[in-house]
Amino acid sequence: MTEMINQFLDKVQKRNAGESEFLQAVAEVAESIIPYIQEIPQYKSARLLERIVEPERVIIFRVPWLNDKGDIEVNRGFRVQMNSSIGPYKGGLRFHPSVNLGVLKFLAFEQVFKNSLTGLPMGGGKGGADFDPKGRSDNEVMKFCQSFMTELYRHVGADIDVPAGDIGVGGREIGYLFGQYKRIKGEFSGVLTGKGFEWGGSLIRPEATGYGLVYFVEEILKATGDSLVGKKITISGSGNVAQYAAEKCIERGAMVLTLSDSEGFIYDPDGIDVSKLEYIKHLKNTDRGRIKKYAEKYNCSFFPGERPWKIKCDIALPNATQNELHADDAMQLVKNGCICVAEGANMPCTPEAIAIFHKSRIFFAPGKAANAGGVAVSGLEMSQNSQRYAWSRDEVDNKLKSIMKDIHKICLKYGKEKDGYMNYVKGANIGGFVKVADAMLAQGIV
Ligand code: NDP
Ligand code: 2IT
Repeated sequence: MTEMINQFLDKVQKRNAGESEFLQAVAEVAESIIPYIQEIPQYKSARLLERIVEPERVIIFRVPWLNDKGDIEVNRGFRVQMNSSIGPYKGGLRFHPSVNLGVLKFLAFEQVFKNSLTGLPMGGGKGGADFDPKGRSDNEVMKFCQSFMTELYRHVGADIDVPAGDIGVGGREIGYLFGQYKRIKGEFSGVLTGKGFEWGGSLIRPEATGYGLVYFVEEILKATGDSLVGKKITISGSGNVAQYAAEKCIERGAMVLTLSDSEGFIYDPDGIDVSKLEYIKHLKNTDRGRIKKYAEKYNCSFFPGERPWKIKCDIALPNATQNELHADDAMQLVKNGCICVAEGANMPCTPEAIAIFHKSRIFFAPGKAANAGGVAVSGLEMSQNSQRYAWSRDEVDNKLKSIMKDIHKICLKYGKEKDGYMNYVKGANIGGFVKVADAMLAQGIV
């Protein structure tokens, strides 16, 4: 079996040289899926995995725009349309200087399995640009978004490909992108999700990824008769996912000790409460400031250039970016008695770190299951747009809860090891694969 997996990965590596994040994501999935495919005769000859790792289409384009000084700037825009077998392409846009084709292919690949797990009819895609919104005026961000959409509009649409937010793309950016699409096409449609509630957005979409992550953790704990009450939680990031994960943890009676940004992390031993979290939301979403200001305001420690994994906790939620939790961090977490690590970010834990969690038999929830709440509520936003109707907060929140419960059930179905240990990586990979595989088989060689 190992030989078979290595042969497959060798081929993928040759065809996608240098795309390290993509290769990392493919390797993790292949290790779960290849043994499973061998057990299912109709999957065996269909070369499904070979087809799934090849994007249906990749679009790369120039994004020229004028900055506030009147100078021309040029960025590179992308959309990776990975798989449309179960629905229109669906997935976020990332604006960050580290964006390149390999990063977006990894994210689009993960999205295919994640979207399938939600049970909603959404294919997988991802896009973005190497544009850095940090330090830019609203006017510059608008100019950039308008130029970006002036090319992207011809490749997306409510029944074709529906982008949303990700790192560096929040409500402000979605507004500018939507406005430009509407102007070019002359239509008001559900082409993007994460819209403002007043103009077609869904309640709970801003909260969905963070809330969904915590609902998933609750399902894990429930299985052992445990709960979040009194648990010490470390969180990385301080953006959309981190803020709402913190909010739900606090609501559930847990103690949130840390948050971070790309400059370092803050550690508040008294716990971040509701009013401190309001300060963070204002600092990050309105002032667009740095997390170290929290430490100055509340007189606690700031660790420049570090990530929060050395702080003793029961549960760790990496919610910033890929490969932010390494083997040494994993060892430290296990040594400190951590019982569960759940990924709010996409692929924040390295393969070596995950191997340590598995070996130590602590719970590990991979992003494609644990952070699927965001795209799930995006799917609910699409349904509401099609109906020209808006559901209440409770309706959306209850649907989100039940989707996270169902994802947990799917993981249980496919992920139980012989000794009873719940391997959520295996469960999520196989559970996400099956629906896509069956749809691909039904639709022929396309
Ligand atoms: P935001 O842009 O709102 O926040 C990102 C946070 O992560 C910021 O605190 C940012 O710090 C930090 N960060 C970003 N890049 C780096 C880096 N290279 N090194 C250190 N810190 C970094 O993004 P989101 O909260 O939306 O996304 C966070 C993660 O969650 C991503 O992996 C994303 O793919 C994933 N995700 C997001 C979903 C969503 O609905 N938004 C859904 C599912 C997953 P700084 O401000 O200093 O850059
Ligand atoms: O990684 C993700 O799932 C997202 N950034 C959300 C995608 C979406 O379409 O809502």
